[in-house]
Amino acid sequence: MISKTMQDALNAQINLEQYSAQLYLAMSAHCDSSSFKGFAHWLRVQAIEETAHAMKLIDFILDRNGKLELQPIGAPPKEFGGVIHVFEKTLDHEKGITGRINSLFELARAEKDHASEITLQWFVSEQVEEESSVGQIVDQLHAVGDQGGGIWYLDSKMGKRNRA
Ligand code: OFO
Repeated sequence: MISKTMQDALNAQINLEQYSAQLYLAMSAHCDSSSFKGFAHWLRVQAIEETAHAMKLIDFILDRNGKLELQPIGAPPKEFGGVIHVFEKTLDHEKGITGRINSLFELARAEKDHASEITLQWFVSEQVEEESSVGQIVDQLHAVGDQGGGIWYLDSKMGKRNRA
């Protein structure tokens, strides 16, 4: 059985993962409406991944005979600015999520909750990958700028992202 403290912390993380999905869906729609179909696709795949992260934690709570407590999901912003800004915001968001995952990991350790610690290890590695891939996109966007042919080339590359 999972402790109430760990359960509450994981329920809060589920809400954050769901918020991440909302945020990336809104960003995707924003890029789509500026005809950046590739960036829109990349962000939509990311939204699907965030929902999968929430599901992973939901299954974990249920497997431990814990109680799933879903909360209202916050509304994402309505304005995002240019594509560079969208991906800078994505990187900031992922850095914040990394901090939350690290705190959860420390909590699991403090509680000697080995099962939670092992599950959270997956999320620690996932955050390394997420920050790295988004950081690369931000670097590429800075290199090409948001005018001219370079950004359309990047857009077509982003459109090739496979669904996980
Ligand atoms: Fe779930 O990793 Fe991004 O937020």
